Amino acid sequence: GVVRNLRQVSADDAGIDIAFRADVHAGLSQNPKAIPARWFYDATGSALFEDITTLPEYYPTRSETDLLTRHAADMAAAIGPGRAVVELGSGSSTKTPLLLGAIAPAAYVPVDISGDFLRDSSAALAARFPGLPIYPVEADFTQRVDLPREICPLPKLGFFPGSTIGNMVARTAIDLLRHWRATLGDGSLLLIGIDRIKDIAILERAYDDPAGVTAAFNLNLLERINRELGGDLPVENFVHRAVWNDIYARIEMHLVAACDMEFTVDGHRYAMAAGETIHSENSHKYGPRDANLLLRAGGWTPIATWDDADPAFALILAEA
Ligand code: AVJ
Repeated sequence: GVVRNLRQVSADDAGIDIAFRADVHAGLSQNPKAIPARWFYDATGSALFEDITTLPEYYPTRSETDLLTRHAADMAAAIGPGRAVVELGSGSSTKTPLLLGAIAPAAYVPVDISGDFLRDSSAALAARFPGLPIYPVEADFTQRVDLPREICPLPKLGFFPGSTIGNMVARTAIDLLRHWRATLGDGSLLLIGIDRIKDIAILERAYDDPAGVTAAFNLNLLERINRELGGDLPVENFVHRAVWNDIYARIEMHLVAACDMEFTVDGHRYAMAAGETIHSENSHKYGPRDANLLLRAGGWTPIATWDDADPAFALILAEA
């Protein structure tokens, strides 16, 4: 496979991501405080997320892998050969070989914001699928992404596994789906992983594991701010919290201040009272009709659903 790296991430002279700094200052200045979940994924955060996916309590990765394994032949029949697979937020791409091995694709385009993970996983996939052209794109898939021109003439399959769409509130999710509908074009397909609404105890344990890996993942956001933005947040005075919000049908993760505190980031002063939180992630869950409605609102027509894993998770195939 051909491996080449297209970088589409903006950074200033100091190498600090402009968007990260802007999001942190905006998020700490608002009430209630909130920082977008995509900033979890520096090298440490990406490695911690990989650890999360192996936890017994964190079922989504296992359920989705189980669906891909058991229904690969069905999916291949529905998708057909010869497509360019464009994977959004490929990360370490552990599920990708299951899909690529089943459908005989013409090219593979992993899009990820973490360049290190992108390089490693692309190299591993190139070794495993020697004849497959691979065009890695280092970019934030929530922004405009220019696809490599080599894949322009090919029919596309968007692959968006992991229920990452769940991180977005409805209007952002719909914007993203519409945007990728336009980018992938007429005749394209989308295979998307969506986590189902289920027993609250199962959901909350998946995001607050007894080993504390998810807590470390959440707290790493504060450490990243200290490392990259010259912050002095007292990380030891924050507590991880994961809670089901039934109105929005989502798990929320928060970083709770255990005491009154003051800190600075990049020369800016912030204060938090004991009990105040920084809202760091939403993970929305969707029932069958919810998921289909979301896809239609985003310009995609669901044509097949595989969702018989336990705990429940859905892989939905939709057409442009
Ligand atoms: C990678 C966004 C799908 O929401 O389940 C895991 C991230 N956060 N544990 C999710 C996550 C806490 C995960 N996604």
